[in-house]
Amino acid sequence: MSNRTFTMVKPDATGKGYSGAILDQIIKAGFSIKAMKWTKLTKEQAGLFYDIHRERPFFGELVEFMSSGPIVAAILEKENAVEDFRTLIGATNPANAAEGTIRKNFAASIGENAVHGSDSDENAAIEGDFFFSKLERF
Ligand code: FUP
Repeated sequence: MSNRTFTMVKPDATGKGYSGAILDQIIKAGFSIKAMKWTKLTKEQAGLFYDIHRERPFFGELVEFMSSGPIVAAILEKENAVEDFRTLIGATNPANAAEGTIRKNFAASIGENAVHGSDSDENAAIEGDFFFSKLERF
């Protein structure tokens, strides 16, 4: 079990001015920030990040959306980080997300669902490495 996960505040949430409130909820839930940046993905970068979904019917929309505006990318630390963060953000579709979860609080739809959270320790490491060099983690 690793104690780190990776997150993005997605373009819907940054565009609505929710970044601060979402980061506040993350920190209050006990996660500490080990790396963070405000950036914007190109379509090519968004496609590479979500390469695992390349054959899915929603891939084109996903790439368009994820490159449509700025994101906040971050590496987070907490005991049992991956699982606890998935619980904190709630179900992929906000309509199914539990009360009080980040997606319930801030997401509009399954496509524009406010935040990303890694689904395994292995992917947390891969996704963190996608955005951050060793010099950018503290
Ligand atoms: P999650 O791990 O909860 O982010 O969800 P997935 O890895 O299954 O999906 C990644 C992203 O693809 C979601 F955040 C939004 C998008 N997606 C859709 O747009 N439609 C779908 O039916 C499923 C996922």
